[in-house]
Amino acid sequence: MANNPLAPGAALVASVKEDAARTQLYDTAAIQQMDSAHYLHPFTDFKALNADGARVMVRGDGIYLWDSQGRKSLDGMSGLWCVNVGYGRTRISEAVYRQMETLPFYNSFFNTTNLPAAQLAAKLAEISPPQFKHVFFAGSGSEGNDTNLRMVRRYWDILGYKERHTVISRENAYHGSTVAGASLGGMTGMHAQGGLPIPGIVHIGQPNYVESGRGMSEDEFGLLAASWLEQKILEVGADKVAAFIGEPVQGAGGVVIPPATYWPEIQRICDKYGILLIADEVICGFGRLGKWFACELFGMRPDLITFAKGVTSGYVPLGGVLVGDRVADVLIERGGEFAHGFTYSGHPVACAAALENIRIIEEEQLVQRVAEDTGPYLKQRFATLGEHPLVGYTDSCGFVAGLNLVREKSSVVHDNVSFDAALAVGMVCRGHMFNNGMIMRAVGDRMIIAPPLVMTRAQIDEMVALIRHCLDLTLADLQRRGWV
Ligand code: PXG
Repeated sequence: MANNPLAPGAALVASVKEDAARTQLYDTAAIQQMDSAHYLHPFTDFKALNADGARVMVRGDGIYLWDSQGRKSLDGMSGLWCVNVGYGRTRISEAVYRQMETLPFYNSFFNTTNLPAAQLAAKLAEISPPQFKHVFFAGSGSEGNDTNLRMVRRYWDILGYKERHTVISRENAYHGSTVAGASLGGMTGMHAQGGLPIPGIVHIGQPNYVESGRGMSEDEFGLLAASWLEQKILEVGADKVAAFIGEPVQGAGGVVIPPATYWPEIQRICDKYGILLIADEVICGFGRLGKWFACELFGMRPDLITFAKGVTSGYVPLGGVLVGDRVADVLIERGGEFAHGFTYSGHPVACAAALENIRIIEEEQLVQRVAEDTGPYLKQRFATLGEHPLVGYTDSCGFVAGLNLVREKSSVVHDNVSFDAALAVGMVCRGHMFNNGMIMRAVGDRMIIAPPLVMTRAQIDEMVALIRHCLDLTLADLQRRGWV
């Protein structure tokens, strides 16, 4: 294709939306070839991807995406849990453009600052719980959690407790991909690559009622799962534990929504032993669960909050840590220089994007909408998928939801009969979703969504109908294979 603007070596002129819409301009095979020759994708079996070729996404608008062959998809995952205000928000692109024209970069290291960073710090203090008046900026959620690890250890050092360095986390947690992030995370597949976790990080079980709560009410199980923290504290020695870290609702681990009793009991245990609490709100923050920060929903009073993703709706990278008064006062008043920071801490363009993104969330009352209108509607509509013969369990919280694919259903969730994990039924289902215009993630045999917060009631209906259709296709496929 002679005028293919994205062919290797050709000028990149397809950046305007009109060109992107003219998909005949894209030579998909050439792009895939270029991609597999040079681009090592994250969390990807490189060889397998090279054999198949990556799908080339070229355009987004609202809750929809288009690929280079003109196929439209409903993005049930908000990109990767982040495009909270939806695609194509010209206001953010313009804010970014204006900032790039004015001051594309300057560092915050040597007694300098920039206007968007200072404004965003103040804005974050305004929208977060009252104990948060300070922020440390980073470039991603992983860097935010690296910052947390160094900051909590520094906090205890300054106070003279040099032994208090252990951080307790949870199995199957996701806290990022850097060495500290992957160590704090509880993914065994990640630990197996590169000798992780690093010393001083230990894990307890996750509050997964469906997996571990047989014979108990949800509330009883929540207390039991929280008691694992106290057990671990006593095992490590209370005088050696710096902090506990957890996602209010575990995201990448499969949308694990904890019983209502869990976080208040975790908070009580942290208070009892004086341990810092870190809420990793990289997914849960910025309205996803119907509050600016999900700790407000669950009775948590964290000392630190990790954020990223929704702070800019993913338009440009930004992450960091909200630092509560308990830690900030010690660092500021007694700490001297904190020897930590990134070139892009407080990047003016990223902060400008965040400010405009937050303005949109406020003006369109997206947090309130998720709490009072579209969140409850999603819960009600998504629950109807529980009637499908393949679906053993559904649940949701704000704008995250999940359903479990099972071989045989029972009225008691713990008596559902699972598929053999080796069949990878979740991936079969994900394939049908992907090929039929529905982007939904599979975590084992649990299918999960985290749609853009701008999704309307009509679009929720459209999404649920599309998911049901793809579940039908999955069932027919499994029947053909003789797996059901
Ligand atoms: N904490 C949480 C709770 C996350 O979900 C990170 C930290 C790391 O953020 P960065 O910006 O460094 O990626 C995340 C990221 C998935 C998936 O498969 C989820 C994430 C990243 C990649 C894949 O669901 N979450």
